[in-house]
Amino acid sequence: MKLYYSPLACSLADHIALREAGFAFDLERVDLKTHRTETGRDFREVSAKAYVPVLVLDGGEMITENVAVLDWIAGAAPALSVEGELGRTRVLEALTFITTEIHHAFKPMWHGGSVGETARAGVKVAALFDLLASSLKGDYLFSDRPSVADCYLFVMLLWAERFMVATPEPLKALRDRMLARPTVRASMAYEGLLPGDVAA
Ligand SMILES: N[C@@H](CCC(=O)N[C@@H](CS)C(=O)NCC(=O)O)C(=O)O
Repeated sequence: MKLYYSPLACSLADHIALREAGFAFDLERVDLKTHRTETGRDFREVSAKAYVPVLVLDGGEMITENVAVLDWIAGAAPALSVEGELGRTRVLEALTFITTEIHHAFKPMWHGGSVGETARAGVKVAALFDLLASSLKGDYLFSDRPSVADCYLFVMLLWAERFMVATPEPLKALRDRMLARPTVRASMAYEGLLPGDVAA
């Protein structure tokens, strides 16, 4: 399978989750400004949506939308989901909160919002983080092991660091635990996000 990604984009969540799952996969970098992939292909020919993540399965089926991609990974690697009757529902609940509330709130930071819009967005993201911080059920969102939702939350926490958004201590600790995981370091190194690392 192949993941189309862009460094530090939300596709980093899928990149980490695929490594956590132990799957074999290829990566193709996308320049979101020029729409060119690293092989010179026009990314709009791959997906008319022209945004990452895009996961192309071995049989050729394509999955877009981060919630759908992460849900597929969790279905194929149950260790990245939550057990029990409501397990998948809880993961989807968290993924939906992260994508529709937190990720969406970052838009002014990434898309040239005014100083005022950016400041208001920071306050909003901090309040959303507070909601999550009070509901951790262990070292991670649901237990002492990470789920696909932790992979997505981790990317939001990296963005928070980049845009100096106030982050509650429990989520800083979660971020640091994720940062210590070999899969996370390998993903970040590959995307050229660790100081001193060369993208491979
Ligand atoms: N609805 C999509 C949105 C994904 C999205 O916002 N991707 C960003 C990167 S984090 C992107 O590729 N944006 C395209 C662009 O900036 O041109 C999803 O949830 O997967």
